[in-house]
Amino acid sequence: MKTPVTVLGLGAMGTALARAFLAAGHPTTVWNRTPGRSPELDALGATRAATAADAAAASPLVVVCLLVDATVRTALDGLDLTGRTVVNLTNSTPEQSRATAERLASAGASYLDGGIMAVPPMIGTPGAFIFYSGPQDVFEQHRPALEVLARPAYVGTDPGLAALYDIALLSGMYGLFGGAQHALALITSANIPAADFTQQFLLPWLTAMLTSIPNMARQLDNGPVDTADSNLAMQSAAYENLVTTAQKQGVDPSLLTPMGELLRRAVAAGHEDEGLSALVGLLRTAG
Ligand code: FVH
Repeated sequence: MKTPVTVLGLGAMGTALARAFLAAGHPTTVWNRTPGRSPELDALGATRAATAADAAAASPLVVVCLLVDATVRTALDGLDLTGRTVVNLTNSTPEQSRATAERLASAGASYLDGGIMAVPPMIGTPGAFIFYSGPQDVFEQHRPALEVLARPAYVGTDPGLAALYDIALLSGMYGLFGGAQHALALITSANIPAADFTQQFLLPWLTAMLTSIPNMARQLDNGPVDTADSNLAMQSAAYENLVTTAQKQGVDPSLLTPMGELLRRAVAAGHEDEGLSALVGLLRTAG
């Protein structure tokens, strides 16, 4: 017997989640604010509920995947969730996740928060993983059902932890994309074809540079920070040319300038002989 599951939200991601549950044989009830979305789910055996309340009543496991935290509140507030386990996979901040956990405890539900590290076509494939946080026994109880979506990565009892891990990875991703986008803006400003440049140079370079991240992490864990071959004094001096070149090429340097400022601060604070991991400490004192 597969656990009956409800999916609230049939956007691109909610639809992919519902499809994975159906493919694995879970009786699946779905609800979406705008009725009739993702009609292909009907042929796969989904049961449509007219209201979020009907959908939540249909299954012991209720998976929520809506746009933002406010949407989750709109959809769930006032529902009787007694005896239900709610797994919220909507993107949120750690504080929002903790507040949702408190509200749902008052509504009689068990709660797991989640952060999906996949785009919709990856759901149900080996490359996808999802962070979960909340009570471990609740996670273990529902692990078999959750495994059909993606590899589950349980990160702790604090309900805000999954969101923290999720936001950390998304922050890393946007930093990487921002760097690549700036590089492509520079190259295309000189009418150099982007695809060849990317294959021949950008991807190999970024791939090689990624290998320095574990070393950075080791230094943070083991401190103090070692002196570095590529020291911050040298990097800060060279960084001026990145901004100047962007300006000369007519490229907006706004994705670059914060790193330049951080490098200057690090040197001014006496970290000139250290490597890039010293910047992490400076970032942590900025809040
Ligand atoms: N798609 C992705 O690449 C990422 C991958 C990582 C995880 N994110 C997060 O997943 C959440 C849902 O994202 P999505 O891709 O499904 O988003 P949409 O396709 O835009 O669908 C949004 C759903 O939310 C419903 N909705 C919006 N506002 C309300 C509301 N006020 N009340 C009730 N439901 C609402 C919307 O319904 P409708 O517009 O069809 O009526 C969709 O079901 C998200 O947190 C990502 O950050 C996705």
